[in-house]
Amino acid sequence: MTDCIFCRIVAGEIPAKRILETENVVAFHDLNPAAPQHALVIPRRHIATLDAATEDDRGLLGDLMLAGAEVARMLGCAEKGYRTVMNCNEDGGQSVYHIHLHVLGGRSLSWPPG
Ligand code: DGP
Repeated sequence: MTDCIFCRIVAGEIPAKRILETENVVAFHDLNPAAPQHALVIPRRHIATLDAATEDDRGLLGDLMLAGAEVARMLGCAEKGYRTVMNCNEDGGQSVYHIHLHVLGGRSLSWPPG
């Protein structure tokens, strides 16, 4: 059994409120939402950080972005607007080391982030 929490969500070993599943990615609601709509889109295959991604992952990274846009439409925040974020490593605020695209919407988001 893997100790990666997101691999375990992909495997169905840990419950998550799933929004979308494709051959390569899974999207689900964030456990600690930072906005009225806050979803995570993750690859089924474990990649620890964006920094660890390689040329072989180019298509998969595209899949994550397109799934993020689809999730925003499904959550009803595409027209008003939303933000996609991928945190990388400690200074980027990454806490789960299986890459994930945050999709945040449902309120006006400030910039720059803290
Ligand atoms: P980051 O800090 O960028 O690594 O974001 C990790 C996010 O993952 C954070 O917003 C909380 C969320 N999260 C952590 N554990 C779980 C979990 O078990 N289930 C769900 N749905 N979300 C989780």
